[in-house]
Amino acid sequence: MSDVDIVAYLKENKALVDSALKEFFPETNPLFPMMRYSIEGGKRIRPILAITVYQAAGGKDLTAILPIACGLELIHTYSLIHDDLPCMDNDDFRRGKASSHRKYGEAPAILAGDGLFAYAFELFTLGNTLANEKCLIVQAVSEAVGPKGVVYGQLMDIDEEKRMEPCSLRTIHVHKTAKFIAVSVLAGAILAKVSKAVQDTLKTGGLYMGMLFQYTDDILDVVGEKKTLGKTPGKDSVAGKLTASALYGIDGARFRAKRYADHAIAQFKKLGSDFSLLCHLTSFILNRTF
Ligand code: GRG
Repeated sequence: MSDVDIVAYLKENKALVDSALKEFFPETNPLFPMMRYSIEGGKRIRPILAITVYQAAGGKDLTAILPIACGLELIHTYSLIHDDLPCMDNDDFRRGKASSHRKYGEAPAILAGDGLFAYAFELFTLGNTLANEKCLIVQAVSEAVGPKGVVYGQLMDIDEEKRMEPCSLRTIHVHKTAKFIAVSVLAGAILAKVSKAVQDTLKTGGLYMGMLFQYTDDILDVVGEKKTLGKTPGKDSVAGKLTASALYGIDGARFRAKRYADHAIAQFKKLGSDFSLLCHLTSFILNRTF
């Protein structure tokens, strides 16, 4: 792989996403500031993936991809707000500050999440061009985050009766995290109108990357800097939580994370050098410290 400053790339694209997000948050009623509060502070991995793939596939119109990228971030933020609720993970901190329900109360936090979820679809379908592609993106995202994806993964995750074994872990990780990462990759590809074969390769690579992402999340929960970022340290490793580090130990989880990274990179390499940033992003995720 050639030398790429992936940290600078992420910083630059995060700034791009952050400034687009700002545009999409008018303060027309009290819900928008509440939604914006939770939006602030994330790494923007999902929107950056969508932008990266769109540009790798030859897409040139940032004004077309940015609302899609921001919509993905809105849905992700929504999932974090609901994940933190007392009836779910019961977390007091998120993105370096009080979680939404700790700041605004439980009912307003639920509504801020609901607002973000619906508003994402308004952003996906913004404008009068590329109607077919936008429809395909809405279809793919709904499938990835709905009852066949994130919502099901979360239900499995909070199930106190679940078996503490590899196949349960895999089901949770695929649905809760990997499908969302994969559809972020896919959204950029759909908007850039790449062939079905390329889409399939990107989706497979995206699923491996998503598994890698959740493995590194589980590892960092034990050995990382989440405390300084305001996430309750060790929360996911309490008894009853099925995580990669709890099941395999840190070394076992690291070994498997590397294997997922290798699988993702093997898929992305099939697409040639235009998509090499995806290989760099995969390596960055494998080695991330936050
Ligand atoms: C329908 C999307 C949706 C949600 C409803 C509450 C719920 C069901 C799902 C929760 C899923 C969840 C919290 C998955 C965890 C995924 C994950 C690894 C989060 C951390 O992502 P980062 O590291 O966080 O990208 P930042 O803050 O940087 O964006």
